[in-house]
Order: sequence, then structure tokens, then C-alpha cells
Amino acid sequence: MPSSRTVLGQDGPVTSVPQDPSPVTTRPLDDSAALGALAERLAREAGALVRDGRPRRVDVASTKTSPIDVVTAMDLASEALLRRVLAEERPDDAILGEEEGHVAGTSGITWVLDPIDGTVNYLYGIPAYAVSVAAVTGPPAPEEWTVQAACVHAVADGRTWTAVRGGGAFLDGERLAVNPPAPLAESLVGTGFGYTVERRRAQARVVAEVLPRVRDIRRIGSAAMDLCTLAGGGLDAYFERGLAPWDLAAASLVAEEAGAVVTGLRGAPASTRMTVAGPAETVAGLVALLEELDADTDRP
Ligand code: LIP
Repeated sequence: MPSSRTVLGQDGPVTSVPQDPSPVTTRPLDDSAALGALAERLAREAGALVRDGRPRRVDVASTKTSPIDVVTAMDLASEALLRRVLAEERPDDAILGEEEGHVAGTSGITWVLDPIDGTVNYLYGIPAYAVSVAAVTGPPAPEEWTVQAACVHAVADGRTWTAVRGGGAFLDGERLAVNPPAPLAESLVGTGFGYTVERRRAQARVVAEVLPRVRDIRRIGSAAMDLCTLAGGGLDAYFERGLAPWDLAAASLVAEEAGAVVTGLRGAPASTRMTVAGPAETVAGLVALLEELDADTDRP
């Protein structure tokens, strides 16, 4: 029985998945275009369900790491639809989803699903939430996987970001590129915050130091849309501690294929511990500041 690993979510372990015995490949897959087409179809179908099925008043179905880490019936319904289609179309693939966790596969491909990224925005009717679908190879963990194909579909306005490894990043079919590098003091920087008091207190300390050093901060409330906005030049850089694998998977490929570096601190890859993204030179300045601030810890 392969050993298992704990996959971390926003503020703590959310699921455990077995070590994936399949070889890690960083090369584009031969069928990445087909995976990309399926990722887009999945994200659009689930997005239509979320859009058309939104009641006038959305209720909280349950909570996870804290009373403000909410799950709605639509989070569950969206992921159920994604899993149903994958069971029909790709029965041998593994799945890692925000709401139902990990199901092993035999093909070496794992689908990483965020049924609604930006759930609090969905709950309040703020039009910044998306369905995020990625196909990865290798172990189902951001530090080790290779994202092969991705789609992020903004539910409220239909904007759809797509990418396959080595094939570029697109918004509604238009090729994307990140902004040229800018000094940190002239950079518009996106970020986000976790759901527990301890995490938020630490993040408040960090953002209080970052804010005077940058052009301004934007907090969209969906990591997937933060990274996709960066990919199209709507942000100069982005950082966040505590992203779950499903927050990060698809949009990290969109950002990378648009020319961004997506990384962690101290030479580590992007992960739940810290994700920083943007043009290489801008990221270098932001990483240096975040390392100085121990931003990859919950130090108060
Ligand atoms: C959200 C992330 C966002 C973060 C929020 C939340 P969810 O994911 O996309 O970047 O700041 O706290 O974690 O919970 O809506 O799927």
C-alpha cells in the first residue's frame, strides 16, 4: 500500500492522499490539447450550473477550518457534476477536489478541482468567483506535480482562461502576457487571507509592511482569478500564504504560460506555505521582502 501524504488546505490539513507511484513527467503530454479541451468543457458546464442555479439568497451548508470557511450546496453540486463527467470520460484518472478529497487512479493523471473558487464572494453575490479545473501529472501536490492543462471559468461574466503546458495562456482565445517588470513601489499587488484568526493576524502583520512599499493592494477573493488577472497584466504581482492545491493548480499554469514566475520563498516551489507570482524581476523584489517578513509563517 503506498504511503500517504497530507494535503494542506487554507489553514490546515484537509485530506490525505497516497504517494503517487507513477513517474513524474515535466514534459508536455501528447494529449495535453485533449486534456485542455476537456478541462474547459468541465469548467464551463460546472460554471453554467453555478450561474443558473444560484438562488436569490445563498445559505451556508457547512463550514470547514473555521466558522467563516464556508461550503454552500452549490460548491458540492458543482464538484459532483465535475466528478460525474470525469467518471464517464476519464475513468482511470485520479481526482483531487476541494469538497470530496482524493480518489486514486491508474493513468498517472490527476484532475484537481475547485468547484467554486471565491466561495465567500459567491455567498455574498460579489461577481468574482470561478470554477477551476486542472490536469496534472506526478504526485498530487503543488510542490511536486506538473500541471499539463488548465481552465479557470469566471462564473458571473463568463471570462474563460485556458492553458496547456508549452502552448501559451489565453483569455477567451486571446493570447496573454504578464506586464513588464516594475519596481515594487510601482507594482499593483494582489493577495488574499485565510480563514483562522491566527493566520489572519499574521497576514495582517505582513500586509501592513507590504502596503507602503507597493503601488497598491488588491484583494479579489479568488486566488484563481488573482493569478489569471496577473497573467493578463491586471496585476503586477501576487502573493498569498495558505492556498489549497485546488486554488493554485489551474491558474498557476495560466500565469506561467503568460510568462510569470510562480514560486515559494527561500528557493521553495509554490505551495500552501507561500505562493508568489509575477515577472521574474518583480517577483525577486517581492520575495526578498516577504522572506525578510517571515511571510511564510504564522508569526504574529
Ligand atoms: C479562496 C481563495 C482566496 C483566499 C480565500 C479563499 P475558496 O478560496 O481563492 O485566494 O484568499 O480566503 O481561500 O475558499 O473560496 O475556494
